[in-house]
Amino acid sequence: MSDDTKNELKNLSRRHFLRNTSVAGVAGATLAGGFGSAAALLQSQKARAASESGEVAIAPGELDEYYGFWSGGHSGEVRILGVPSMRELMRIPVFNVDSATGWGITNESKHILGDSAKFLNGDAHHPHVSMTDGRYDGKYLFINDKANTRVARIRLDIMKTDKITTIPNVQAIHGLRLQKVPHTKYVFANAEYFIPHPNDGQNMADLENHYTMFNAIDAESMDVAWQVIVDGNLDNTDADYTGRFVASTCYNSEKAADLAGTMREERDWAVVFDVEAIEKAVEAGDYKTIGDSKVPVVDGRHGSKLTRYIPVPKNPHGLNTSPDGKYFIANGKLSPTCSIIAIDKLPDLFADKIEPRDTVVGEPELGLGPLHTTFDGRGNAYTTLFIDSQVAKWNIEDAIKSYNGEDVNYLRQKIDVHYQPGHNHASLTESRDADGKWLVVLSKFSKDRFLPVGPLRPENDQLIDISGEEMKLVHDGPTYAEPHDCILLRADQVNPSKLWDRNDPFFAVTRERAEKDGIELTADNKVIRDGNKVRVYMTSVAPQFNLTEFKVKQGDEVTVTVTNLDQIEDLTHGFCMVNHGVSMEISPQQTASVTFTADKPGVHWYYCNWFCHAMHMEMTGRMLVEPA
Ligand code: K7E
Ligand code: CUA
Ligand code: CA
Repeated sequence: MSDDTKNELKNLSRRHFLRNTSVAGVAGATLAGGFGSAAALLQSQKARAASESGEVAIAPGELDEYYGFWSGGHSGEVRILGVPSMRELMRIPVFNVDSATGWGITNESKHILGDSAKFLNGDAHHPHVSMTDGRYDGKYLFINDKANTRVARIRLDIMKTDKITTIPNVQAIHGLRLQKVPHTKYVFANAEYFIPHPNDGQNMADLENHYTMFNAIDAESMDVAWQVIVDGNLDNTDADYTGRFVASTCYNSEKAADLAGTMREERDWAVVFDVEAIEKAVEAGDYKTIGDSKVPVVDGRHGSKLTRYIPVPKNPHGLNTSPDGKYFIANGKLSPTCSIIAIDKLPDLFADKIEPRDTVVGEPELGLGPLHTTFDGRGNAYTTLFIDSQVAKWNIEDAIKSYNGEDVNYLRQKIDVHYQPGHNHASLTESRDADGKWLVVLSKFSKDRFLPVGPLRPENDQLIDISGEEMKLVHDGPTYAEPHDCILLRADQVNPSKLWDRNDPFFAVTRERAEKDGIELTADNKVIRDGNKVRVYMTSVAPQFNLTEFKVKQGDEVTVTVTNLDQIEDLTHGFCMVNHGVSMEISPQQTASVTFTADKPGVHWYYCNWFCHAMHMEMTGRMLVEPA
């Protein structure tokens, strides 16, 4: 154990005073983001030295060992990073509008966005990759939108969003995790806020009768399979390795609508869902529906056979399943502890043979503001301490022994991070393959770590080497607002396409329209008039559009469809109609289309906006609009 860690352990008693003082004090510390101590400064200098040694450099031209998928928070997107280099490889627009690819602008993306295309914002928190038998299968990535109550799916072969579902009857999807075993049949999604039902302006003050729901979405169809009414609210969630249980944290068991009220009780709870029992209830028709929605709704409030409520302290946040499948860990947030729930005791709990708290087999004290825990597959857990600006490494079995009265030290090390970490995530940690090599810590504040860039600062994603006994900070990675979470997969677990398949369902709507118009997308360059609707079909081969001029009338609704015939990898074209808010990507062998109104008479140039050739600037054409 390092001296720093020893000092830290001594200092724990000093930290105790905060635990039992007013909660307002803790919340105040949270808001102020206090971090500085001489020891902390020393450790941060050591960390800088480690990163300067350049041990983990990935040389130019070398490929990373891991894919990392980052949620983009309220930017609404997903980002792909290479790990350990932390190089940003690509962005996947999801709940945002993207000028480069035309997401939210093209017909194909609007079709996927559906009714929710009217929203231009999103808040993407939790990216998770589909699994088969507890291992990442590299097929899909799912992500929630807290802002507009949606769940999206990204196909990892093309790295594009292919389905978006708005969850009915609830507000703000926050926690999201996947069924791990036998495979990802369900996406589990927590709706955070309780609301009245129906939410029609009646009963707005009657908080007692408001409720929220836990949601299961069919991972293939992306339809909502069922919803479960719960007491309190719902924060984060995770599933077990048997396929039967899912647990969610609740920080507002008080059912309060004000900050102080949510902190009134010393314990809230983790609610455990019995997926098998819920499926049986739905099959047996033991459910109701709400309003126009056809989704089966079952009641999981206290007294239900479908759930159990396990009291844990205090305003708990993250809920993480250990990769050995043994434990759910509820992170205490306003308590300096994590609660270890033994999953093998849950069948007895549901059979009413034991009490809810009997399932808690350890409650290690880690430091101030535990938010999320991740695992190295060697029995150690890594918990972010938001208020302390640290990650605590601790041993799960030793924490259980300590809880049972044995004199063992479960804390292995604490490392300063910069600053105020939210999530942390170890390589392959949510699967049986957790390999304990890299830990990404997603810090909410960067403060002095980078050149100042105005009042708005980047976040700081730090990379920590956890392969040895000691955690070593090796990299600072500034990121744009606001990465919430990430997931790391081995490069061989993802298999992206290099060219589009001409039959890809991503542009099936456009293919169908072309067929109706008698158009061969890979051959024809034609203009089809249908009343005041004009459909322009063209192909492109670098550095040309094969239609360099078309005529329409002022007021026409124009749909331009471009098919990129290039078969060379990495040769993407774009289509931008000047002064019309039109921009899109057409990657090799892709078809993309966009619809706009030709509302201005005259000459309007269009051009390719993805650099494709030495003559890229010359890849242009003109729309001639005759006055009405
Ligand atoms: Cu902790 Cu949305 Cu995962 Cu933020 S949640 S930190
Ligand atoms: Cu085609 Cu630039
Ligand atoms: Ca509470």
